[in-house]
Amino acid sequence: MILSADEIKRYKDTGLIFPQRVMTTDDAANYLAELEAYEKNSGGPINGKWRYKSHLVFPWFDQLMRHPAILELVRPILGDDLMVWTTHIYPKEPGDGRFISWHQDSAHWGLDSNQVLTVWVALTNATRENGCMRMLPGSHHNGQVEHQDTEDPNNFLTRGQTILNGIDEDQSVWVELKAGEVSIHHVDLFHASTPNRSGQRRVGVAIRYITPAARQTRIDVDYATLVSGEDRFGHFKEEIAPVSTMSSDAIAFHEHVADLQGQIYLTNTDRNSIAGLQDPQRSDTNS
Ligand SMILES: O=C(O)CCC(=O)C(=O)O
Repeated sequence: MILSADEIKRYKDTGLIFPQRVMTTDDAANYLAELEAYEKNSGGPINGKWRYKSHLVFPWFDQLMRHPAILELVRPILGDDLMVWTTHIYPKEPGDGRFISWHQDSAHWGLDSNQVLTVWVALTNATRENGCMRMLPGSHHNGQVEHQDTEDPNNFLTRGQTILNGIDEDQSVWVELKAGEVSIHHVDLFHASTPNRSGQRRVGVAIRYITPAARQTRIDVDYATLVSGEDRFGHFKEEIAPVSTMSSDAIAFHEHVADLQGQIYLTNTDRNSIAGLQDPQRSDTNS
């Protein structure tokens, strides 16, 4: 499971690694079943604010981001001390038109470090047809580039933030994954995803790992969860893990942290942070 020296070099060169199997198809189906049990009770596909910082309200997600096989993949890249800064759930329903424009995760996260990566876990298969991610290998070497806010209610991204120049789609790779596999991508990597044109839903979850040395630059107080090793810096306040799905304590804590996330993502816009993030028609938050 541990990455080979060649794979680590490939990550440094290209900014991505895939596919890596971290669990069985059945385990992935069990995580999906947990999500779908909630969706059944709540009357539809997960959306709005519950799609981000989701590990604060779903115990299954808190468990997933601590999964030993995932941490084993991340440690050789970021080191033994690891925190999760945020998590996201990305459901694409057949024909719902939702997509993600070309962007870098770093554009609106406010973190002062690029020792940050995403592990994207496929809970269903992710294919070209159902809207898997596309990535531009090596694009993370550009550092942070300019993004323009665009308006499209089908774009998952908070601000529709889009890189308008320098994307050569012919150079991109389609990150097809089987359920239970993951991809890893660097916080500065250019990536996107197209709508689901299949007859089945596509669901993946993203876990954003940082090192405790990172700092939030857009607000004074930010939160993260230590999942490996030690935090010798204290730059992030500790999060509270949920004891049950959507318990009232978890909901209250999520609201507090979600408000801060809104302030980070929507810096320098005239949008009201939490209103924008809660509107299920807009995207709630982003990668
Ligand atoms: O799930 C997707 O289609 C894209 C997710 C993404 O952009 C990310 O995890 O950074």
